[in-house]
Amino acid sequence: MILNILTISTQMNSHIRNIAIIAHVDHGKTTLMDAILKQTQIFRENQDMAERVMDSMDLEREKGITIKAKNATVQYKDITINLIDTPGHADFGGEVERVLRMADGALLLIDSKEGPMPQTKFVLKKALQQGMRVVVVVNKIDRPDANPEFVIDKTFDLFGDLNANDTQLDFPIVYTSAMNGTSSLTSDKQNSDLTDLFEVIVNEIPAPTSPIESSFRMLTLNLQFDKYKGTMAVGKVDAGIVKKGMSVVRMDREGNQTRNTVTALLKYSGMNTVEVDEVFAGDIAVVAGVSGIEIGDTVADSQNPIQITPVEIELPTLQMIFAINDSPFSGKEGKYSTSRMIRERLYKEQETNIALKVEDTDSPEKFLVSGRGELHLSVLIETMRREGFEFSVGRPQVIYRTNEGVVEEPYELLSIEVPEDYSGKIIEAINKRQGELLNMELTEANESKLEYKIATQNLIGLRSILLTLSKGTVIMNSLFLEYGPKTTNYKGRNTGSIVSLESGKITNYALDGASDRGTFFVKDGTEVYPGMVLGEANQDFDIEINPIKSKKLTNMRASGSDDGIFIVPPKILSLEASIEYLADDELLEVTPLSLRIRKRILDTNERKKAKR
Ligand SMILES: Nc1nc2c(ncn2[C@@H]2O[C@H](COP(=O)(O)OP(=O)(O)OP(=O)(O)O)[C@@H](O)[C@H]2O)c(=O)[nH]1
Ligand SMILES: [Mg+2]
Repeated sequence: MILNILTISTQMNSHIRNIAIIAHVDHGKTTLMDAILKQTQIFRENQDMAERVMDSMDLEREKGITIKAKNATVQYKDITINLIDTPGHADFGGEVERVLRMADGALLLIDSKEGPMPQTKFVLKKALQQGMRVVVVVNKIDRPDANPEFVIDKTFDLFGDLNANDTQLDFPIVYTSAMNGTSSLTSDKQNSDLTDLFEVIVNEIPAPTSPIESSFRMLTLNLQFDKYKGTMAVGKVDAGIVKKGMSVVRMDREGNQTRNTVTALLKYSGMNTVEVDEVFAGDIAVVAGVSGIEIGDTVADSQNPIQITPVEIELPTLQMIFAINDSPFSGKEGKYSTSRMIRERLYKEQETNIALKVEDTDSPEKFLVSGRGELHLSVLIETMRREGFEFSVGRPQVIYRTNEGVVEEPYELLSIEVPEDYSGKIIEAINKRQGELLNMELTEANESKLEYKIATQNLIGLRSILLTLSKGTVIMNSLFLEYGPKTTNYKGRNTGSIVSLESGKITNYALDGASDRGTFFVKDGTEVYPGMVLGEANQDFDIEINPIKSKKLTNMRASGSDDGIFIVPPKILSLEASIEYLADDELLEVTPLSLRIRKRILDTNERKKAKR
C-alpha cells in the first residue's frame, strides 16, 4: 500500500524540474532566460521579444541588472521546467537565498573569460548547503577571449573549497552562448540551439520529491500582487495538493494561525500566470485568498496544519536614517512627504524585500533602514522618489555587533580588475583605506586582478575614487566576508564642502569667483538655500560662499551679463555618488525632481556652535 502511494507521488512529480539560475552579476542569467523562452516558443513566431525580457522593472532595465528574483515556466517535451531568474549583484543576495528554497537544482552560470567571481562563490555556497545538484554552465562561449579550460579549473577549485560532496563535485558542464541561444557539451563547437542544455537539465536535475499523499503545506517565498485577487503567496508546494476553494490556515513566523479560503489558484506559464483548479506537491503555486500573507508564512491544510521553518537569511550590514525633508524647499516637489506616509511605505517594503529591516527611532520623523549594501538601499531610495516621495537620508553607517563582549564591524571581500597601468594608483588608494591584499595576479591581457579584505566602512565612497583614478576602467566587486575587529583607522572623505550662505539663484559670476576653491555640483540658475552644499572643497574643511552675487554695474560697459567667463562644467552627482559623498553632518534631500546635499544644521552660526 505504502509502496503504491510512493509510486504515485514520484509519477506525479517526475515531469517537473525546479531550477534556479544563479551567477555573479552580468554573467548572463537573464539573457539565458530569453534564449530558453525563445526556444520553447513562449513567444509566437515573428513576435518581437525585448532583450532581457525578465528584467521587467524600470530600474532593472535602466541599470541593466536584475534586482528581484522572478519565476517563469516552460515546457520541454513532456517536462515542465520551473525557472527562477535571480539577481547577481551582491546587494541582492537576499533574493537568491530566499528563492533557492523553491528549487531542486541550479544552473550556475560562469562567464567564459572571467571565471568564478565573488558572487559565484556566495550563490554556489548557498546552493551546495541545500544539497542541490548544480549544473555548471560556461556562458558567453562566443567571446573571442573565452578561456574555458581556465574557467573549469577554477570552478573545480571553488566546489572543493566549498566542501561540495562527491556527487556535487562531479558536476555536469554545458557550454553556452545565451546571446546566440546555443549550447553544447564541448567547448570547441556550438550546436544550433539549447537542446544540449535542456537534456542535461532533464537528466541531471532531480525531479522534486515532495510527498503528494501528505496534507497540503507550502512555505511562502515570494508575493505576487493582483488588482482583483489581492496579495498572493508564491512557493513550491511542499506536500499534498492545494485546491481552489480549499480551507487553509496561514501560520506566521510566530506560529499564529488564521483561517482562510483559497479563492484562486495559479501556475506560471511562460512569464505569466494561468488559473488552475489544483497544484500538486513539487510544483510552484500562486495562492490567492490568504489575508495578511507575508514571506516566511506557511499556508497549510486547515485539517492538519504543519508549520515549515522559514528561511534564515544573512543579516544586513549597512544602515541609513530615512527622515522627513525639513529643508526650506520641503513639500515643493514631492507628493508624499509626511512621516506617516514615509513610515508606511518603508514598512510595506520590508514585507517583500526581506533582506531589508525597518525600525522606528526615538524621533517620530526618523526611521532606521538596514540593508545589504549601498545599492540595496539606493534602489529603494530611487524607487520611492519615482513614486512621488520626498524625504531625506543620512550617511550610510555600518552595523556593528557585539561578540563575546567585543565590538566588531563587517568586512568585505573586494575584487578588482584593472589594466596594469593603473594598478599602482589603485593599490595606493586601497592601502590608504587599510585594505589587506589577499591575492594579486597579472593576466595575459595585462590586467591586474587584486583581492582585498577591507572594512565595509572604508569601502563607502571608494568606487568613485577608483573609477576616477583608472579613468573609468576599473571593475570592482565586493561581497560581505565576515565580522572582525573594529577598525580604528576609518578613512572617509578627507575634503570639506562648499556651502551656500544665501538663498536665491546661482550666478556664473559667483561660480567663476570661487572656481579655485573646489569642484561644484550645481550650475548657474540653480535655486539654493543657506546651508546647501554646492560642491566639494579643495581643503579638508568646509568653506562658505555667497553663490548668488552678480557683477557690479559700475563697469564701463555697464553690463550685468557674465561675458567672457569660462565656467568649468559642474560635476553632477548621481544618487549613488551623492550618498557616497555625504559626511556625518550632512544629509541628502531626495525629491522626485532633485537631489540636494545639505548641512544637517543649515544656519552657519548654529553650525559653528555645534562644532565646538
Ligand atoms: N558575448 C556574450 N554576451 C552575453 C552573453 N550572455 C549575456 N551576455 C551579455 O552580458 C551582459 C549581461 O547579461 P545579463 O543577462 O543581464 O546578465 P545577468 O547575469 O542576468 O546580470 P544580473 O541579473 O544583473 O546579475 C549583457 O550585456 C548581455 O548581452 C553571451 O552568451 N555572449
Ligand atoms: Mg539578470
